This record gives sequence, C-alpha cells and structure tokens, in this order.
Amino acid sequence: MSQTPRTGTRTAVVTGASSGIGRATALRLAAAGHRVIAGARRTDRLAELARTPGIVCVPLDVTDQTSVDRFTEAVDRCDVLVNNAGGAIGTDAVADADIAAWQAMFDVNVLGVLRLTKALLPALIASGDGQVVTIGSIAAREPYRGGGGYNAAKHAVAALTRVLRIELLGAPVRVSQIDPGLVETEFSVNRFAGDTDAAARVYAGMTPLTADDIAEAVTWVVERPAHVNIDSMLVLARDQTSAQVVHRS
Ligand code: 8X3
Repeated sequence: MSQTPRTGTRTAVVTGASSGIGRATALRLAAAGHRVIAGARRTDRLAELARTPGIVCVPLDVTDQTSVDRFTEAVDRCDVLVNNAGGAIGTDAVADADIAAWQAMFDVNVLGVLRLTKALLPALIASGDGQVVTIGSIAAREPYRGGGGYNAAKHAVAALTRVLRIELLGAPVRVSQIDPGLVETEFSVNRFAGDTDAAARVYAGMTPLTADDIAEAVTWVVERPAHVNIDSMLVLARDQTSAQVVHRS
C-alpha cells in the first residue's frame, strides 16, 4: 500500500466559499496546488474569488435542491468535498424558539451537508481517494445556553458525519469533521442579524481564531496520506476552553 503523502493535484469542492472559513479554505487549497470548485450563494463575491488561479466558481445554494443539482452538473471531478456552508440564527432560549429559524438552521447546516454529500458521493468514490471534510463546530460537541437550534443542528451534523464514516468503511473515501470554536468571521454578524455591536462583543477582549487558522487545518487534513483518516478535530483559541468559558482581558 502506498504511504505517499497527498501532494498531487486533486479537485476540491468547497461550499459557502464567498466568505469566512469557506473562502479562506478555497484560497489555501488553491495555493497548495489543488483545483478548487467554489460554491456559494453570493455570486458577486464569488466573482472576486474566481480571479484566483486554480479556483472555479459556481453559484450554489445548499438549501435548494435545484441549485445543488445544477452545481453538481458543473462538477466534472470531485476528490475532496469541504462542507462548510452553514450558520446560526439568534440565541433564543428553547422556550422562546422561533420555529422558522430552527427550520432554516436545519436546512442549511444539516440538509445542506446531506444534499452535497449525497450528490457528490459517487464522484468521491470514483476518485479512488475521496475525502469529505465537514466543518462542524464546538456547538456540535457541547450544548450551551442560547445555543438551541444551532446546537441541535450541529449535533445532527456530527451524527450524520459519523454515520457516513461508518457506512463508508471499506470504500476509498475518508470522512472528517473539524470543529472550530470562536472564529472571527461574519458568523456572529449573521447570527445577530447584522448587529455588528452584538457580534463584536462575542470576540471582545480575547484573541479569536481566524478563518485562515481553520483553512490551514482543513488543508492539513486533506493532505494526509490516503490511509490516514482524521476523524475529528476540535480547534479552539488559546483564550477559549469550552463553549462559554472564554478568557477576556
Ligand atoms: C461557531 C462557534 O461557539 O458560536 O460555530 O457555537 S459557537
């Protein structure tokens, strides 16, 4: 069996690539010599990414099966799928849960991962060394006050990812989940519906991770030799030890 590191060109599909961890991952994988197919809803931002050598951009809304089907038709090869698209809506207590917000979180975080994974699994298997790398969250491991729908959705992502790993045992596809803690991206601005002051308070007085820190972890996972499966990875800032325990100066 070959123990050769994965240094050859592979085609990586990255979802949610218009900003944050997705964008940083697309850029890092392209810089490492991989061919990247970047998908996202915000096509104006994709245009900017498309100017980067090695990156092809295709519109993608992971919550829309028609969009996923069109996107998949444009994917001629897929060695790596980075399921990054996702996000949180609000911090309501369960008692005050907004059903529509929960449905939206399940649609993008859980069903989005399912739609892309299901659509690209044949190509991943055909590649002979496929890899699914799903961006989970510390919220996938640890429930926290106000986490409600996001915790439930990310726990579901973790279950789906683990089941996939188990079901693909014996197939040439690796399955990994990378769980970031506090990463300063548009995540919190989106969670607080554009309230930049509320978003800034999430990272106040501490040094959060950057999107590129996670992109570097994804790239490392992708570049392990074919026989090495990094099942899961929790990546936290030094200033964070659990979901709601953060050192702030
Ligand atoms: C984002 C991290 O702590 O806001 O996935 O849930 S957290």
